[in-house]
Amino acid sequence: MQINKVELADSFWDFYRDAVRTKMLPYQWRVINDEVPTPTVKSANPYLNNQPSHAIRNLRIAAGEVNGHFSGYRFQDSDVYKWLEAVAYVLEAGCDEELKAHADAVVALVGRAQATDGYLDTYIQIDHPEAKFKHVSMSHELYVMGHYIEAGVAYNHATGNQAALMIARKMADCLDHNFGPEAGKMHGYPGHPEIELALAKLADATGAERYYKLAAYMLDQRGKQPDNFFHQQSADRRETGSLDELDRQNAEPEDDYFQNDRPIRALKRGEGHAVRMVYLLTGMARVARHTHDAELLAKCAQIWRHITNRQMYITGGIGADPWHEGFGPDYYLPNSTAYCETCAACGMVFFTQQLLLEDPQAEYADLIERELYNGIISGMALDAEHFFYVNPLAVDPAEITADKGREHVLPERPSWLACACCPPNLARVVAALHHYIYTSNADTVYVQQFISSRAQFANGVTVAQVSALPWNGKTTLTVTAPKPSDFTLAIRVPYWCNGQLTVTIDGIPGKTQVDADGYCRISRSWDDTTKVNVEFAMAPRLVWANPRVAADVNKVAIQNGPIVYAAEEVDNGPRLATIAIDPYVPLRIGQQVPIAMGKKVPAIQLDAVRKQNSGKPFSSVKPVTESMELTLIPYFAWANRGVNEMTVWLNEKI
Ligand code: FUB
Ligand code: ZN
Repeated sequence: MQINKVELADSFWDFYRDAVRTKMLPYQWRVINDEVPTPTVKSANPYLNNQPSHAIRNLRIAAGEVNGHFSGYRFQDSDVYKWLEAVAYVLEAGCDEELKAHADAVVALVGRAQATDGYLDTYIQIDHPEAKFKHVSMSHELYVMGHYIEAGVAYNHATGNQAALMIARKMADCLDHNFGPEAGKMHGYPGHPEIELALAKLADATGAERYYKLAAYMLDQRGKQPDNFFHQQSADRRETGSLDELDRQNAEPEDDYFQNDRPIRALKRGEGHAVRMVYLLTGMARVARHTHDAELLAKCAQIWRHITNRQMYITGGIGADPWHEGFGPDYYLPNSTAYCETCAACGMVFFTQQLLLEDPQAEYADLIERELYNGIISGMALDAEHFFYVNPLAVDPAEITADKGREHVLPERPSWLACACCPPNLARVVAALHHYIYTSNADTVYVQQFISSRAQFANGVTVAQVSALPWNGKTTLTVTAPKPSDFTLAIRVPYWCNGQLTVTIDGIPGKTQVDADGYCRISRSWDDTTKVNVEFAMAPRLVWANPRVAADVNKVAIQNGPIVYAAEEVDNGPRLATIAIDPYVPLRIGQQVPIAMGKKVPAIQLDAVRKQNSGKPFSSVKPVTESMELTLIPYFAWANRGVNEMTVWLNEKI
C-alpha cells in the first residue's frame, strides 16, 4: 500500500501551515537577505542576541559576486538550506510562485558558490581556506553540507529541479572523495551529526549505494578509541603549527559533548549536546533500516526509550543542561533553567519517525504528536515572525534578569536569533507535516496522526480523514476503494485516552480492542465507500511527574488530549509560584481566550488558592490561602500577550 500523496485541510494545522507559507518563509527570506532591521530583544547569551544574518551574502561572496568577509556563525549557510528545504515541502503540498522563484534563485546561487570539487562552506571558502577539513569536530563543514543535501533532495523531489540534486551529489562526492576507510582518505566523521542522515536521504533519492556506505562508515568510525579522529586532528594541528582560534582558547568541548567518547554501539542514553545526539540517532536508525542492522536498530530503540522515560519534559522538550545545550542526568528536569531547544524537539521527531517506519508502534506516533503540539510550535509566536530557541517550562521575567544560570531564557520570542538554527527547522517540520500522518506497509494503512487530510494510495484507495483534534477526540475516516481491496486500517489509539474509544463502521459498532502495539485494527475487504467513526475519550486531566524529578515534587501539570497547558501571569496575576491546586477539583474546559492574530484557544479553568503570608521571606505563621479561579492556556500559545510569568507545573495543594 504505497502512499502516493497526502493533502491536508485541518482546522488546527492550516493556521500553522498557512503561517509558514505566507508569513514565516517570506519573513525568513527577508532576514537571510538582511532586509529586516536588527531586532530589539537583547540577551547576554550570544546565541540569542541579534545581528544581521548575512547568510545569502556569504554565499554571494563565496560565489565571487560581491566582496567582503564571512559574517555570522560558522554554520550560517544552514539557515539558507533549511529555508530551502521548508520551501520544498510547501511546494510539494501546493504551488507558491513567489517562494519558488526565490528558491530557484537560491539553488542557482548555491551552484555558483560551490567549489569545483563539490565543497561548499562559505566560512572556510571566504576567510579560512587553509582550515578546510582540518578541525572537523568544530567546523560544521559536514553539517552545512548535510543540510544542503537534505534541501537539494527535497527540492528536486518537489519541483524536479535537477541542479538542486546535482549540487547535492557533487557535495556528497566531495565528501566521499575525502572521507572513508581507504588509505589517503580521512578516517573521520563530523562534530555535529547531520551528514549521515542526509547521505542516507541522497542514497534513497539517487539509488547510489555508496552514499549509504559513507554514512555507515562515519557512524561506526565515530568515537573509536584509541586513535580517535578528533584527537588525531587536534594533534596534527599542534604538530603543524596550524592552531586555530578554538585551539588557542582551549575551547574544544569534552568528547561526550559530541558523542565521541565511545563507539555509537556503546551509547545507552541521551548523551552530550541534544541536537547532535538526536541527529546522530536519526542517521543511525536510517542507515540501520537500510542495512537491516538489527543490533543497531535495537540500540536506537533502547536509547529512544531511555530518553523518553528519563530525560524528556512533558512538553517533549529535551536538553536539561543549558551549559552544553545537552542532556542531563536521568530525571534531572528543572523547569526554569530547561534548555529544550526547538531544534532538539524537531530532531526527536526525525529520529522517532525512523523508528516508527521500521516498527510501527503507537508510542512512537504518540511522541511525535507530543512534540508537534507542544515542544515544536511553542518555538514560534502566532505572528510567525518571532521565535523561541529555548523552551523552558517556567519563566519569571524578574528572576531571569538576576540569574546568570538563566541567561539562555528569554521571556518573549525575539524576531530573530544570532544562532538561527531553530526558526527554519520549525518551518521545515510544519511544512512537511503531510509526511507524518499516515504510514503503510504491504497490507496495512496506519493512521498515525489525527489531522484532517486525504491520503491517496498507489492501488487507488483513498483515506479521507476529518478530525476534531486536538480539541475533541472525534475523527471520521472515509475509506474509498474503487475495487474490493483487502487490507487493515490500523488506527493509533493515543496514550491520553487510556484505551477508551468507540468505533463505528458505517454506523455499526466496531471492535475497540487495542492491540499490544497500541493500534485498533479493522481488517476487511474494503469496497466502495466505508465510513469509520472513532472517538477517543478526551477530558482535561492531571499529570504527575516521576517523584525522582526533584523539580516537580508535589506539583501537577494539566493536559487535555495531547495539549499540555500552562498558567500565564496575564490571566492569573503575578507570582504563579504561590498558587496551589487541589488535585480533585473539577477542570472546566471551554472558554475561548483570545491570544493573538485573531486566534483563540480553549482555556481550562479551575478553582485554586493563592498562598500568602506577612510579606516577609519567612515566618512561623502558616500562610493563609485565598480562593481564585485559575486559567490555563495551551503551553504552545504562551508569550503571545507580552512579557509575563509562565509555569507548566503547579503546586499541588497539600
Ligand atoms: O551547532 C549548530 C546548531 O547550533 C546546533 O544544532 C544548535 O544546538 C546550536 O548549537
Ligand atoms: Zn536550534
